[in-house]
Parts: sequence; C-alpha cells; structure tokens
Amino acid sequence: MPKKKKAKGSKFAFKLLLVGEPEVGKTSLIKRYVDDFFKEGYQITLGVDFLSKSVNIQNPKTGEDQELTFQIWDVAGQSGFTNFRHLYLKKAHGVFLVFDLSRPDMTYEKLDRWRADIEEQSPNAKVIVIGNKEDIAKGEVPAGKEEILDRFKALEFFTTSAKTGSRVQEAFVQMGQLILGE
Ligand SMILES: Nc1nc2c(ncn2[C@@H]2O[C@H](COP(=O)(O)OP(=O)(O)OP(=O)(O)O)[C@@H](O)[C@H]2O)c(=O)[nH]1
Ligand SMILES: [Mg+2]
Repeated sequence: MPKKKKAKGSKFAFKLLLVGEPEVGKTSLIKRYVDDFFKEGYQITLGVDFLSKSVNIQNPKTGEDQELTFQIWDVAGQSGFTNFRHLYLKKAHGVFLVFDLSRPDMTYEKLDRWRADIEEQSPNAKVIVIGNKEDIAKGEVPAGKEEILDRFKALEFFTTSAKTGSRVQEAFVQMGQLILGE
C-alpha cells in the first residue's frame, strides 16, 4: 500500500474520533470518507484503528483554504473493550457520536455514556451526532434536531449513509470548520 503523505505545509493535525454502539457503521463511515469505498458485511473493529487524511478546508475565520490533517480514531463499539476505551478520548478535537437509524432504540440512548466520557476527557471537543444508515432507516429519527443537539451538547446533527455516501463528506468538513472556527 502506498504511504499516506502528510499534506505539504500542513500545520494542523486534528484528532477526531467516531464512537457508538457496535455495527452502527463507524468503520464504514471512515472508509467512505477516506477512500470513498463501501463494503457490505461486518468486520468487527478490535480495540481501535487509526487512519489519517490530509484535507483542504475553508477556514471560517479567514475565508481561506486551510491545509490540515485529520487523525481519525475508529473506536470499537463491542463491550469487551469498555474498561479503558474512554481514555482514547483524551486530547480529542472532535468526536462523532454515531447511532444507527435502522436500530435507533438500541443505539441512540447509549450515546449518553459516551457524551459523559467526552465531558471528562476532552470537555472542549466539538461534538457532532450522526444517524447513519439513512438508506435503510425505519421511520422517524428518534428526536428532533434541537432535542438531539441539546441532549448531547452537540453542534450539529447529520443523517448519513456510508453505503450511498450521503452527507458523509459534509459531516467531516463541518467538523473541520467547527474546530478551525474556534
Ligand atoms: N445499509 C447500510 N449498511 C451500512 C451502513 N454503514 C454500515 N453498514 C453495514 O453495517 C455493518 C456494520 O458496519 P461497521 O462499519 O463495521 O460498524 P462499526 O460501527 O464499525 O462496528 P464495530 O467495529 O463493532 O464498533 C456492516 O455490515 C456494514 O456494511 C449504511 O450506511 N447503510
Ligand atoms: Mg468498526
């Protein structure tokens, strides 16, 4: 595999994490974003995986494009890893709280725990909530946008599909802008 090069002149590296219950699609969202690729079939993440991506994002403060590197942490949802995984949140710039729109009852409320861990480890991290698997969503989202933002002290809420690619890019770009705009 070719080595991923750091963007030339890239001064900023932002640590981003995706967290949430097993099989909500965290790994799939990252693959879609980094490699524009989707694979059917579940391959469990063990512990944590890392990927990095160099991007150009418009800095909302200057209006100019900014080169930066996202260091993306893909944190396992499986409960065998719960003892220490909250420590991954240390020094996070941004966290995506991911639930599954096709199983909201099993994946949405569980995000409270993650939100509490963020508060403890990286209280200044920007938080975006993602309802993934929009392509097979059943019915409504579990709450209105305002309620979701309020509950998780989040700055944005996106419904996405790693499968079709819908709004995946937007969610990451928005995260970069929230961090840059601080
Ligand atoms: N239809 C549909 N399926 C998806 C989508 N995203 C992920 N999947 C499928 O859902 C399953 C779980 O996806 P993963 O990305 O492995 O889930 P994960 O959150 O990384 O799971 P853990 O590593 O156990 O925490 C796989 O079979 C994916 O193909 C989506 O947007 N739409
Ligand atoms: Mg995974």
